[in-house]
Amino acid sequence: MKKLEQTWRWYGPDDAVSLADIRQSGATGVVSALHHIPNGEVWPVREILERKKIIEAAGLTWSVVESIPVHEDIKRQTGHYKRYIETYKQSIRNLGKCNVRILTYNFMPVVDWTRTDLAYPMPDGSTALRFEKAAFAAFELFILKRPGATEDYSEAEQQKATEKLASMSEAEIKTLTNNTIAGLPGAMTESAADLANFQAILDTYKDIDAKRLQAHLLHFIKEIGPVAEASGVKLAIHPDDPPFSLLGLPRVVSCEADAKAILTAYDSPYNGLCFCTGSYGVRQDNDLPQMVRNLGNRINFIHLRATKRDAEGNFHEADHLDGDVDMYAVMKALVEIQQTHRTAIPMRPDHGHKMLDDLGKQTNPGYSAIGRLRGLAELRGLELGIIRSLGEV
Ligand code: DNO
Repeated sequence: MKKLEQTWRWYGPDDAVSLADIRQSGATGVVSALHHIPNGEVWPVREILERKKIIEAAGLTWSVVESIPVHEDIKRQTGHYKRYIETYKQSIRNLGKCNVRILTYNFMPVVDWTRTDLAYPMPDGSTALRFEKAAFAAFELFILKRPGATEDYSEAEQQKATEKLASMSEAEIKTLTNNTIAGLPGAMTESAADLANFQAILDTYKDIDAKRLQAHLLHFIKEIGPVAEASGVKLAIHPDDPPFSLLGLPRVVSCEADAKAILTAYDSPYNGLCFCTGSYGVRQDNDLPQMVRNLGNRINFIHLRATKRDAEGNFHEADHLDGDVDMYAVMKALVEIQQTHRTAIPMRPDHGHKMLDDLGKQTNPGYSAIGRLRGLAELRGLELGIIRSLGEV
């Protein structure tokens, strides 16, 4: 029986977690990107091959690209968006030429993934990533002072944000600001140098609502889908993280209906999803095992991670098997779709707690080695247990 292909995200030669470390995790595939190539430029064959060679020299395979950034002009359909779509197509063709077969991307305006706390203490002594609504509200309302932000929060929420701000040190305010405007590692959008610049970028979306953003996304997919198919590269769109609107910006990859609209826009196995349980799972109305069953054969890449919500709209990243996501049921659905899938779908343990020796190290938030190692080990065991319980070997 086919098993998920175990992969591991690697930020490139500067990553504190080396390819030799990854090899010891048991993963066979690497998820990587050419982060040094500016947004909007073509990924040259030479550079792709160079990265591939480094990965293969370590006995691993470059299974997935995560990500090639989608230029803001494409999301807004402004400026040079036609040219940027062409460069995107060329990068896809180049990946195909180099035999790199899966490409992850996202369509979140301005900011990629967002958290307010990168070292939230867990009771066991490890630290986790967290999104605290009051902290984000404090950022929008009082630090950024986004026009219109007050309309997005109830009076009680605004009160909590005031209290939150009062409890924060200067250093905490600075960290919160940087996390949001400069982007977390792997974030793909242009980072703003300061608050005024950030607000100016937000303003460029003032006439773009969800309907319009979705139209821009579907247009983009119709353009790149056939190129991906002809190049033998499978697209995998990553959901919004978190899957709701932030900063007054629209978000259109947050639920099953969004995913279906994307898949229908270009109906081909080459136009598929990155099924990120940590992102989709933040919304209670996303029934993840059911989504896997419904979207199954169009899932080209999987991120496995669990979040834990509270009543106030906060969430933190729990242990991989221990959040609101029913990981057993998700894995079972994945095992079932793998029975019909032609190839092993790549999966990576997404994020992980900072724990043990990593607590004293400088690592990319969410991407320290040991927490992900724990996640991968648990997930691999879960998969094996399910396969064996089905009477398979
Ligand atoms: C965060 C990541 C995201 C993801 C992009 C995909 O940990 O999952 O940055 O790579 O959104 O395009």
